Amino acid sequence: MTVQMTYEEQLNEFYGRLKSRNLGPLWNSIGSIMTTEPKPRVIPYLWKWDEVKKFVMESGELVTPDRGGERRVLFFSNPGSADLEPWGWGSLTHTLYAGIQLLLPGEKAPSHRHNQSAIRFIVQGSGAYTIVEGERVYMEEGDFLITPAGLWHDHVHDGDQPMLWLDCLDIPMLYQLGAMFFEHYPEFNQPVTRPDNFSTLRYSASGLRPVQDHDNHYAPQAVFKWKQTKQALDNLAKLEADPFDAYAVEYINPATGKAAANTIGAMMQYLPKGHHTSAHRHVHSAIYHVFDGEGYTVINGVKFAWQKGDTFVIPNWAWHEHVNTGNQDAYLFSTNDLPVMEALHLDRTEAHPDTHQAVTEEFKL
Ligand code: GTQ
Repeated sequence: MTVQMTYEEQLNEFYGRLKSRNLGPLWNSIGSIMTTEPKPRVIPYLWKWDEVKKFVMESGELVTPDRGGERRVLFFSNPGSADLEPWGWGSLTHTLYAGIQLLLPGEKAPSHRHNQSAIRFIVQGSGAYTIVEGERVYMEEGDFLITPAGLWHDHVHDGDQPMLWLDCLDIPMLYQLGAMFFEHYPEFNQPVTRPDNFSTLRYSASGLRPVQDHDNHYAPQAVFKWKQTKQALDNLAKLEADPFDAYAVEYINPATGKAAANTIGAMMQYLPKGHHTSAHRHVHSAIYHVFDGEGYTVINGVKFAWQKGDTFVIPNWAWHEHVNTGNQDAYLFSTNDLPVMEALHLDRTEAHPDTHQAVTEEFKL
């Protein structure tokens, strides 16, 4: 006697066989794999500088950045993607990795190259330099540096105070693309083959490019000094503020006008005392590092209070607005995947219909 299966039993039996042969029925998945709008796994989050710095300094007693350690960095792992080993553990947004690197006086980190692009924002210290493709680039607080994909780079510290900086690389994106390469230089450090301040001497005035630089595939300027960034913002602040970004400048490749780090966008934003920006959202994700000041950012209705040194993340398509609540100017450094979104024609921006969000919750660690 044959037993009649119900329709549901038939389907389940069919799904079971499909699964065992590594096939999937789209009609059950289309809503979750093709969402009506961005639904990132990564979540808004914030790390306090006091705590991060303590951990980073502790790592300074435990490991050294010689060949085995490579780089002494503690990376920010977004709680929304941390279970996706190995790349999710090292992702802060779907495309970007970020961490705090520590180089102690007298230390050296070995030379290597990879096809991930890197940017650095110097949080504390001076006297250390990175060598990028033969050029020694000194780092000081507030400076922005790039390490373009594929170039040899190593770090050396001749100063006498700990150096701390924020790294941001497109590691998760290259992992997802299955496209990464990594290589060690045959010697510990690469030789310095260019005069100090080579790229700064070549690009010392905006709007003027040395005549040879017509087809750069990476930015010819290695460092953007804080003093110049500050000057640009001071001048901009004599004009009207942008409703969403207040006063903000992007770090660009001076030879092309595009993002300095090709795949990674970066900007410095100035919020005058008491300033409150209007809320908006965009497809690209962003990582913020508070260079100075005190205030809060509302992300999807949740208030994230911040102080100097804190790092927070704005996932894709999240409403956000910034407020300076301190007694001084606030400077927010941020890095993002806008260049990739733009290259793929994927970015969109939307202003919040009510200008400001209703605050429903306060972020607590
Ligand atoms: O300084 O070269 O945070 O290669 C991650 C990978 C820093 C670096 C990171 C790296 C570096």
